[in-house]
Amino acid sequence: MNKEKLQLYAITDWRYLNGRSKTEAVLEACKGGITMLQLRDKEAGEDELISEALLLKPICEKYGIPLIINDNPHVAYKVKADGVHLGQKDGSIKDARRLLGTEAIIGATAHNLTEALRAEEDVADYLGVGAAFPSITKSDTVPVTTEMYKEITGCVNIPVVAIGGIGVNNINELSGTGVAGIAVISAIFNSDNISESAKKLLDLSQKYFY
Ligand code: TZP
Ligand code: MG
Repeated sequence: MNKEKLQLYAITDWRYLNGRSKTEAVLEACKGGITMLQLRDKEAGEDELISEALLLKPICEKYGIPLIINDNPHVAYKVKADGVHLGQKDGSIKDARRLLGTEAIIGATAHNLTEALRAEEDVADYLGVGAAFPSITKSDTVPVTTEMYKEITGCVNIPVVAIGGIGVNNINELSGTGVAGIAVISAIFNSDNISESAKKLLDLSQKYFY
């Protein structure tokens, strides 16, 4: 995959809508310059996830932003999304690849080098590695140190995106770790001005990771 798509990877969490509609929130993020979008909705059943994906797809298409579905390759297949993101406890990368084909973007979560190397062997397209910092969105995270980022990015040939508690005030700490970009939930979607927050993060991501 084109690693520039990982420069600013926005992930949805509707708990941060603060009265906005889902499409409004995503549209603002697109206007701010996000480079990829993941639909993540842990509350939704499969049908609801499909409806949400179909709602967001035209927006992503208009802005040329790949739409990735969290957890569920079948939903990605049904809505013809650009790909799927799989955690360690989700289905296998190989099964998702068989279903979605060689062109699909398949991302995998890795918390350490062993998981990273296994995902690369299974032909994941990118790795999401975290948590870089404590996250208000996800409480059950394990910290990934800058040394661990360096170790992982030094050993795999697929791009790595950092995730977890990343915002304008700490993104600089990831400079020099070899990551291709950042995956962000609250620093974008919990902002009063989503497009402005995305724009600032994109500028910084381009400054630190290239
Ligand atoms: N995986 C590791 S941390 C995290 C996920 C899904 C949450 C990231 O959200 P935020 O708000 O950017 O910390
Ligand atoms: Mg998952």
